[in-house]
Amino acid sequence: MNGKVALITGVTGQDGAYLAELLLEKGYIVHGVKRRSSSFNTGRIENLYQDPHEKDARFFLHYGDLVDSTNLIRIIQQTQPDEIYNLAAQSHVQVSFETPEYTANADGIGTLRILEAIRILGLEKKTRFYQASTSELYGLVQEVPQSETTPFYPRSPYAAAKMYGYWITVNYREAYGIHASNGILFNHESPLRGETFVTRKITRAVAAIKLGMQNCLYLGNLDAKRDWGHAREYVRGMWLMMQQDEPDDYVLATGETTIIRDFVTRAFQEVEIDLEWRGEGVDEQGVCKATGKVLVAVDPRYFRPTEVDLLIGDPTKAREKLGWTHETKWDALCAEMVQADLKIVAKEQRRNDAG
Ligand code: NDP
Ligand code: GDR
Repeated sequence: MNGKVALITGVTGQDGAYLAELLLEKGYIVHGVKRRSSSFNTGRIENLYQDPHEKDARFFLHYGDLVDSTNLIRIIQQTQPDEIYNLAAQSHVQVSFETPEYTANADGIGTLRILEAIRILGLEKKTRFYQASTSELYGLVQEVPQSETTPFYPRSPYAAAKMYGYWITVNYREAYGIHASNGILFNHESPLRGETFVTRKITRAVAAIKLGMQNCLYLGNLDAKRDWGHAREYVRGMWLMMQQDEPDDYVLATGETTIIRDFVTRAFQEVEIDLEWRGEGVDEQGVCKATGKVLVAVDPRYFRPTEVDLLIGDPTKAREKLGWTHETKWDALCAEMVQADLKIVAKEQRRNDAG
């Protein structure tokens, strides 16, 4: 045990699960905030669950929501954290066009609620704060690669809300001396990635097509380019930011960008299906070379009102100041995700077959 106490909002999400695991390994007492849900939402942290009645339990969950400052103040007061990682968010860019007000409330004002709680409780000198900022802040391309000094130009309600979160974090650092840092993280994925983000949607569909459970994968814009890294490596970067003497803002990225289409091709290769791309725009299709079957088609429903075309990050500052580097390349990440989804889909198939 290292005696430190961490509080993670968004503990049930992809990053929350990896971060909780990392902090427990490092000997922290970890408190996580989870939302009340009518269905099960703790699947990603099942392996970390500890009976709170056990004397040596170090992982605790609390009900809470970023849109409710009363619970945030109460949880922070009760847990007296040394480090708060604010990972909770309505994190889906396309969904933010459908729920812009809620997204602003949770992702923007939610960040303020936590910072204010730290201030109200007089924890400015004790509690360090990490804000989950995003490469979506760069939006419309201003400069490549994108670094801490690249101007922001948000292109969605999600990015606009996160822009508020970014600046209010900087402001509370400067105004009240809180050790508050922004991690400007480029896309990071894993087998724990939510199933509606493009990488996981692809790897799951590839597994389902391979096992005969799905016929075709429908996607939106195949031309967007993303800088994809592994989530497990990125949460280490978050922790490193919190260990620095001085708070600061850092980009975490791989420095390599990949077009969505190539990720799809690579994912199918993993199950020994060679794809050929035919047609253009909404008529573009991914066709199996061996059988001529259409396995990928475009559905304009997944186009966004405004798109972020190109993300490629420059992680030099994180490398030099934090000693952070990434290891997993996008194609290895893709392969890992497909292999994990093959297991999941096969299990679902067995369950279905058993009735
Ligand atoms: P996920 O969508 O997997 O997880 C989001 C988490 O936030 C879930 O635990 C979710 O709960 C919770 N949550 C959502 N709304 C609220 C709310 N109103 N109050 C409390 N909790 C809430 O996201 P990731 O793990 O991928 O990302 C973590 C953070 O990092 C997010 O803030 C995201 O915007 C940001 N980010 C992510 C990047 C990525 O590539 N993954 C890149 C850059 C930034 P539930 O499980 O109940 O839905
Ligand atoms: P992004 O991730 O918007 O970058 O946000 P997402 O995987 O949703 O989209 C990446 C790109 O793929 C294109 N795309 C599709 N996207 C989805 N979800 N579904 C599709 O069918 C599809 N077809 C094509 C998108 O148009 C886009 O260009 C993620 C989230 O984790 C944010 O919370 C985080 O801040 C950023 O990454 C960095």
